[in-house]
Amino acid sequence: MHITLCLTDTKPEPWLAGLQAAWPEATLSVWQPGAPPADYAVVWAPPQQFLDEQAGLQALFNIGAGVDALLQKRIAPGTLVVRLDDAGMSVQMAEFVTHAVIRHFRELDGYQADVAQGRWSYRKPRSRAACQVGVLGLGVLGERVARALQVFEFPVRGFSRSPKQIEGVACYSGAMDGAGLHDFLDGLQVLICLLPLTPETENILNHENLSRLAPGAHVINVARGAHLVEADLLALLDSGQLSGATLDVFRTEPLPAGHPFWQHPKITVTPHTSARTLREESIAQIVGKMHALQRGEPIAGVVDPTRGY
Ligand code: OXD
Repeated sequence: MHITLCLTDTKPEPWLAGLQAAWPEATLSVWQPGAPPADYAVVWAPPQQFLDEQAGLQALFNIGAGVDALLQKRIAPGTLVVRLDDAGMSVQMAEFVTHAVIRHFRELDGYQADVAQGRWSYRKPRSRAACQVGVLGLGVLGERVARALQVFEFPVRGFSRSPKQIEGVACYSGAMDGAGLHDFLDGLQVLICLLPLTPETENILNHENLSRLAPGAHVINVARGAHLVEADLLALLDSGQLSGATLDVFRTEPLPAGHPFWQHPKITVTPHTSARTLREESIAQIVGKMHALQRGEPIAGVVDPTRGY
């Protein structure tokens, strides 16, 4: 079995060593132009030349959860595209998002500002029952986030394209511009975007949709920068309609110097770090799936290119 690695901006050596240890009989190589065809590939942002030359791959394993950039490339129709499916990411996402929600709900930024002024102050406790939190996108990560929020007894809503049922979560579904989405958004105190990026979901965090949230709502985007219309968010923050935003992903990454988000007092910026790929967990998952494919068994995380996730 020949596995090739093509990892842009990621050091291949630890992946090579880990994959070799997990599957000692496999032949591993770091892809170079003109390399012989492999059976499987482990990739991150591969160039088109790689995909054209390795058109006979049985499967392409993306070392991330999102495949939007990969699907913009030409991929041979016979090659399965497989994304990471949790592999230690969902617990990280749950802790990142619940931290952001609690920081908003408990007004921790306000307390921090008071303390910085030497002020011992109290704020009136907010009503938890009124703090409706909505998770936009109920894939593996979204569902885990919804469950984590329930631990703190927030009323949780979820939205997905196809209907889902999650105990204790008010689930809405439908088209990205339909009544289900509007009902989901109406009056939310916190909106969390965890959608895959597709032509349908691009710019979904726009003026019209964000205006449906409760006055003073907080927006958390941990999906992709292109979900958000940046100027619309800035206008709604500046008018006071929204109280804040936690943004981990951006249209251009790294966020360019001088971008208004850097210094905005109502925006918390983090450098696309909400759920990092964990190498050991990912290797174990990928090799497990390769073995399953060898045995002719179905695997989780296979991307449907027509849906885009
Ligand atoms: C991913 C990411 O797609 O880190 O996994 O954004």
